[in-house]
Amino acid sequence: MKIKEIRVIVASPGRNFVTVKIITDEGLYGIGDATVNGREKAVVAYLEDHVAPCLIGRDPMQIEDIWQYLYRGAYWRRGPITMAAISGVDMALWDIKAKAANMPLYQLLGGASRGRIMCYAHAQGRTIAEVVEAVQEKREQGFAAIRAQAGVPGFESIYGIRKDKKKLTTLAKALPVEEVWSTSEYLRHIPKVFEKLRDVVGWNTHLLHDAHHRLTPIEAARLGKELEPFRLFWLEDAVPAELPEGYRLVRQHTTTPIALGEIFNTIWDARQLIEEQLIDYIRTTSVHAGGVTGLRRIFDFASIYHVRTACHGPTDVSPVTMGTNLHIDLWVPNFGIQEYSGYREATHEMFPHAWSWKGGYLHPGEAIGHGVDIDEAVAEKYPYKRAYLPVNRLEDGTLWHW
Ligand code: KDG
Ligand code: MG
Repeated sequence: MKIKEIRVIVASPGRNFVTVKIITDEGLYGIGDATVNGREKAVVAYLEDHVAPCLIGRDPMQIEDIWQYLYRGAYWRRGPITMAAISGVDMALWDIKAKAANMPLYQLLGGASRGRIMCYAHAQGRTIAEVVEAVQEKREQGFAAIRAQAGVPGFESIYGIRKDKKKLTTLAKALPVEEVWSTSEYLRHIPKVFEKLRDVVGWNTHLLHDAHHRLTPIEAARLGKELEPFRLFWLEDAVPAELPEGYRLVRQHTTTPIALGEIFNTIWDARQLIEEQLIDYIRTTSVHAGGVTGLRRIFDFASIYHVRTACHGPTDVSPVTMGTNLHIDLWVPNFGIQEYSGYREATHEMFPHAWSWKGGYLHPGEAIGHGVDIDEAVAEKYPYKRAYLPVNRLEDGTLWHW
């Protein structure tokens, strides 16, 4: 079997997705996700100009060799653009291999270790009352785990939670929206949010919170400590992770579990955090951390250090990533949880998929391959639209982490 053609499809059924389609001379094809939110076209150029020409004529079964060829062979290693391109190719190749083997991908990985995959939903609101209502709504839908994000009093818009309720994707069409942030106000407010949530929902629902890289280690340590009475499932991305040893301080001061890694691209980004047991959950996901090949390596390594998996699954990773993650989730021995924030109807229409969601649980389905396809005619209806994530400033104008 040989790779005959590689198509890179960019479409925006509500938000932008970059999809790789690898077609073989035997008619089998595979699909991969290569989306990097806000920088999509960079991956498209990388794939079309630099990757696709090197792969035509190669044997699609040689997944490891192709992965190494694109990783080591580029000389310029790692980074989100390179790794998203490698991930897209890798997912498509595993899809082809599983189709050729006539089995669902999870069977190729070693078979199912569980019957269903626990996932967590997003709930957010500007006020505590709104957050409580949003969490209750998710509980009624059957979610056993819910991430709660709250606005901070006195601030117009925090972490995409806006007063005017306009969707960020609409606002961000031209240039990035700018938000204003105060760590001290946030730190005073968040424990009150979780105190109220525990009062209302009791102890049977897992509650999670994402600090989105905005704190210093000592601030994160304090927040973790103050949240201890409310027994969070985790505190996510408390501190930017470029300096992994910063997490030692967080770890020394709190027993609130720590989750990290949604923006990591390789095992090297996660190595020290895992090896020193500074985190409890590793959030790497198939589209940003090297596809099935990269993710499997990270997760196996994490299993030695009591670190469990928690694949990133926001609306800006496509249903192809979701499907691929779910096959890994079903197999991986050290599974923790899967993020699931759902998709718009148009996105489901563009990516027909075998995976399914019911209440708080997901399953990859029994279709051969990873079970996600792309309807190219539907994709044509939704052309790419430039869009950005917001940026964040402190009250004095200093650019901060979003
Ligand atoms: O593109 C950025 C989003 O994926 C990110 O803001 C979502 O933090 C996120 C999460 O935990 O899902
Ligand atoms: Mg996050």
